[in-house]
Amino acid sequence: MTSTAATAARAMPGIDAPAYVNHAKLKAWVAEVARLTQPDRIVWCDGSQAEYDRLCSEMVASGMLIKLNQQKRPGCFLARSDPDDVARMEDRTFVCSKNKEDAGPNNNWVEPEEMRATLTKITDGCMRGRTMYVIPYSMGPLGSHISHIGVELTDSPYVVVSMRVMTRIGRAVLDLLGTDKFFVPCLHSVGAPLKSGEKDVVWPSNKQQKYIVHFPEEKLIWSFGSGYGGNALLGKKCFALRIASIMAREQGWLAEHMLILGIQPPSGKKHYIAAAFPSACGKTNLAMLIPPKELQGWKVTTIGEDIAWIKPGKDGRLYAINPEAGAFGVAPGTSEFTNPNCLAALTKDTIFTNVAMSADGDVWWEGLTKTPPANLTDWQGKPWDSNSGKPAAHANARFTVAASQIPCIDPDWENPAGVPISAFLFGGRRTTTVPLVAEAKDWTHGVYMAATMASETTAAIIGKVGVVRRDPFAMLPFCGYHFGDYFNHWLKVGKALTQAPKIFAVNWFRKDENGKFMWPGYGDNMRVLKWIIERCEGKGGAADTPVGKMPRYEDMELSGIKDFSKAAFEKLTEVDGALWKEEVKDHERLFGELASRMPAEMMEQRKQLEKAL
Ligand code: SAT
Ligand code: MN
Repeated sequence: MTSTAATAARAMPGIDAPAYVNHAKLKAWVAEVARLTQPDRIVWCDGSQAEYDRLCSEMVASGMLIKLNQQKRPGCFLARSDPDDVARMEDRTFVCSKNKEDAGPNNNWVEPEEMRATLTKITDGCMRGRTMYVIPYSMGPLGSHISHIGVELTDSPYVVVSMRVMTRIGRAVLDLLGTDKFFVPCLHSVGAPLKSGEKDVVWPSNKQQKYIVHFPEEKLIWSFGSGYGGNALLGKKCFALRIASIMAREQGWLAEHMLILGIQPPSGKKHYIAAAFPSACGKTNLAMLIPPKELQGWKVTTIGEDIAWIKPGKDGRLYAINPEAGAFGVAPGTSEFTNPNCLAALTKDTIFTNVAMSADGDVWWEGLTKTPPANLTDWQGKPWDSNSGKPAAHANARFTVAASQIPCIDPDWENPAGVPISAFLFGGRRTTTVPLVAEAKDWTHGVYMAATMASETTAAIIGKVGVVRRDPFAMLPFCGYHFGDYFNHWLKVGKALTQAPKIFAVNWFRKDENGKFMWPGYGDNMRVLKWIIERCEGKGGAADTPVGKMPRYEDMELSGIKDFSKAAFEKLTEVDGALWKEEVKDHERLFGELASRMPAEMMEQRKQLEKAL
């Protein structure tokens, strides 16, 4: 460090941590980052409502947030991102383990020292003209034995207010950290320093360089150049999935891309299930489902809608918490029909990003209503032409809302002990081949089902939409280490359980020869959940098939579904031998890529499936 830089750092408001910060390592790290990034000032976030309100007002003044109609949407704001900064960027996401093989073929890898040098260079002075915020946050209820703490340093006030909704931030977290407890350091910059007197843009980001980097050995996260979603709210995918999956393997638990929901049958005991689906495949809708009238009396409650941290309990069961405190969900497609609970949550105190705005300052997105209101402003702030063929809201437009606002939130959603899991579901978006639901024969078979799941890509990631790709456990973009080791970890965890959850593969997205969805989905998915719960209780009937145990027509409650005959059910659950032989070839291809660390049991499962077909 040059002596001028040292003087500048000393003069920086906020460089001296508040008196209540007693964690030497944290203070040293904040000072070190400040010297490198050279912000104008440092703000230690206390997590208060006053702080949130102040930041929102500042962003309204700068144009980063637009205040929505306060009669219709009290406390709601709209952010419009840069058109180049609208989703997670998988090709700019890296896991820099010391040993390349540890990251596996499922991650981009760069030698850690080389990556550190690259990041240090571009981060030098990157916060000039901006404020650096220090956000201490807890993933999971404060003090739960399943929770963990992170500290994000960011130069984006949008990130601060979003983190306050999505996690638990502020002084209480620092108190927990004490003088020397472990935290995951997360450094984020939009990568857009301001020259003195330069006017800021509405959504600063770096068009040339974007990096979302994880250092597994140090448990360090370093993100540069993007201010959007999972690239910038580092508690979410970066910590709660990529780094946490590594910690989970080291410590004997699971960090998964799963929703958690509670199901209360009309009589009898309540169950919790955890379900993995890739991004933008309806996790939020499933987590807040309202049963159809034929299944009145069944009640669904939400624990989480994106991520689950799961730990074995002393009783040989698995217990799960939602590490998040809010939802960052996909807006398009959310409606009174698809997810009324979610819509109800969005009536106040919500931050919308990249949705369309109506003339009276309310929000709109494709699917919210059948006909769009007149005179919409599109997600980029331009008058929307309904004949343009372009959507008014971005396909990956999002809402950020506190979980406590979800009407069907489970009374135990913040229980530090977690909730016991009865079943795991794994599902992708598959137009063909994969039946509505199949139960694994045992844990190992279930791990095989999850390891070989695939899905069509969605707008949640930059790249081609609608391409089928293998997405093991819906963790392809999120597993922080070699998938072969990850499958092994799942096998190991399962073997140690005395009351292991049952495992099911589901597919809501199969289409007929006319391209029409064969299953109504949404609330009617409750019919599948009912069968699953019955199976967990040793009740419901099933038939053996080469791909698992499947319900017969008479095993499910199917009355009341429009145009849904026994023949339609049979088509939906058909296992086509020819298609499945192709499917298994692709399993083999995946396993080939992971061969160096693939558990032998998975290879054996594949052989058995091939034989059964
Ligand atoms: O990664 S994000 O948080 O932007 C959303 C997702 O992909 O699920
Ligand atoms: Mn997700």
